[in-house]
Amino acid sequence: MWADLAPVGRDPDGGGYHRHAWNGADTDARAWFTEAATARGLDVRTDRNGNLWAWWGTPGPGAVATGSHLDSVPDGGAFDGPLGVVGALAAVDELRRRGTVPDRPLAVTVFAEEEGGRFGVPCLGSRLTAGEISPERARGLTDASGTTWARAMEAAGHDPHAIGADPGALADLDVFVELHVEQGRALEDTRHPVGVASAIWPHGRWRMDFAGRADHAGTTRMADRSDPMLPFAHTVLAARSLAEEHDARATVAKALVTPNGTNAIPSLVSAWLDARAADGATLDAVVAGVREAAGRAARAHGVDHAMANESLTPLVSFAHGLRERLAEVVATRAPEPGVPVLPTGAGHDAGVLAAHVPTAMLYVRNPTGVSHSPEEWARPEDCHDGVLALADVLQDLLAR
Ligand code: HGY
Ligand code: MN
Ligand code: MN
Ligand code: MN
Repeated sequence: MWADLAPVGRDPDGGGYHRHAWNGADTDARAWFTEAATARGLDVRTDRNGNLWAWWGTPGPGAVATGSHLDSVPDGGAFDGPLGVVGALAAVDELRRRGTVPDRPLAVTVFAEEEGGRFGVPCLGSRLTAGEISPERARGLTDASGTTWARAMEAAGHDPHAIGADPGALADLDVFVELHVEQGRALEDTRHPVGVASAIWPHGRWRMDFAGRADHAGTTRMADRSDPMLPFAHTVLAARSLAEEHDARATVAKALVTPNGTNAIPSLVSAWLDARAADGATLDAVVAGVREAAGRAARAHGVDHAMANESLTPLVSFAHGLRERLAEVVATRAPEPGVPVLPTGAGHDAGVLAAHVPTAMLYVRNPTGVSHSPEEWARPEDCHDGVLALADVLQDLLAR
């Protein structure tokens, strides 16, 4: 399976992946999934928000679901998302090999636009189903070309007017488990190929706009400029030092300069802050600090500044009973006692569902910890251990 999916949406030069909600590569990856799931006799359905659900058994109450996403960040890695989708299909194969016949419905899921790589809001598909984002806002989200989520859904053959919360789908779910490559290297320092998630840090994205005055790069005296690039630069440095001060994470990795000409002082710089911290109070302090630094720098340069939150995930603490149970099940194959139970700064669809359904995550060891990069990698034997652990967990949950 892995070999079939790996080339889909990958740079021809063998670099990173460019799968973003219903762009060609993402559509191809979704088609691959539909074919692989159908070949297993699973009943593949697309819900009103573009998420894929491949059912073993008739959908209904008491369902167990497992899955992840197939979309990537720009130039992303091979494992973040796909490991949880391929791993879920492989776990179904493993359960069948063991002769397991579920007496409850089991679904393998693929959530849409988890990275927010095209429309800017992460976990867009799961947030819509969970009712965490309004259909109106979602329909109007636009990509770099100005195409809206509504248009993209229509072009993919879905009805954009149907999108919205699906409380019934979540009410039917007894539990959701996501297998994911670790995005860090805590497991590498242990003898454990598989760990269990304890929590997801609070995190979010903020759009910052610095509006100055376009002018000639060669003739405008420095004292006469309202150059938005200056407060933008100050803000990037302020975000960095605030994150270091609070042991948090703050990144400005996306910026749009208008008009983006070498010899024209910009009229506008739009940039996005990705901020995360171990607790909500620390996150608030970092974001407040960035906002204050940006405003101060903007005033100093005669530039207008606006900063608006675009997505926010509060601290996710995975259901304790379920988390401990998973650690016990994983321990049955672990090389030694003490299966690691780890927090993460990475967001996941499991983090969205956790507010509505008992949810848990399994991590597969990442030797370098690198993620959101073509360098992302996990050992095949560790991925195999992850699939066996997921199959064990699903078997345990199905037997409840
Ligand atoms: O950005 C994240 O934390 C996740 O990988 N979507
Ligand atoms: Mn590339
Ligand atoms: Mn990711
Ligand atoms: Mn992911």
